[in-house]
Amino acid sequence: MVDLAYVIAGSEATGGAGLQADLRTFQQLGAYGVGTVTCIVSFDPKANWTHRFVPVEPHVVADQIEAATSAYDLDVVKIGMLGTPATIDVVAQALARQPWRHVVVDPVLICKGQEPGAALDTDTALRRQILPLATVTTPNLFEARTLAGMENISSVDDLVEAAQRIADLGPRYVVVKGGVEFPGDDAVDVFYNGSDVEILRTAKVGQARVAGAGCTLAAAITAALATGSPVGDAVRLAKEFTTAGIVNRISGNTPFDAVRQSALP
Ligand code: PXL
Repeated sequence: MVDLAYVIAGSEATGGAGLQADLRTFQQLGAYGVGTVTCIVSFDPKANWTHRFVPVEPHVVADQIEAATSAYDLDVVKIGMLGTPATIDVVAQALARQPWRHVVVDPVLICKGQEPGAALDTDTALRRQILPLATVTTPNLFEARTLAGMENISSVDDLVEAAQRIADLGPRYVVVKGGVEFPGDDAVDVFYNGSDVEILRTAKVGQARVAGAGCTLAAAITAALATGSPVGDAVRLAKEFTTAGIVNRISGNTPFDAVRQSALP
């Protein structure tokens, strides 16, 4: 039997984040990956690696989803960067067309290449149209502050409160990622299942952000769900897989390293 995992996300041209990281993660975790591209991000090496962002036309996103969902009976999907309200409309409509066992939403809110006005519309559309469809969502600290409407998240109690507030927006399970910016020596994630909270801790691996960590965590959850794991096991495995990928990171000419998705021992 082949376990399929589907991802609707942006392409990131250096391969560190986005669809490229998602598909490598699926492959490492034993799921056959099917991908739909929503937008193309090309960092600009002439301008300090800032983001250049080009959306794929919404009707082309719709065509890709039609092709993927017609070719296979997909039931687990990861939603990554969508990019524009028009793309969000198309993706929300497409998701509503069939039942899903799991919809894992990585609520990628802003991309530096987008103008702030448009980004605000995109955030609102994501919150209203996509988040209610999620079974699992994986905000980082910035996204958690925005979605939970909390200015300050600096303690484990704050992470828990943010997770609970975000669950009120629709998702059944919420993983809030503390990441390197969260105070202390540990990378702390909070997993809330609607009633209980589990704190996941590993020692931070360095103090610098590593590209693709968020994408990899959500993709690993998706792959584990696709291969039959219960949600709690999927989240724990994803944390372990992402930490290993950060340890094994790849360095290039960019000012940041990228996660290297590696087989777990
Ligand atoms: O890591 C967030 C992210 C997701 N998806 C795409 C990206 C990025 C960050 O650069 O480019 C396509």
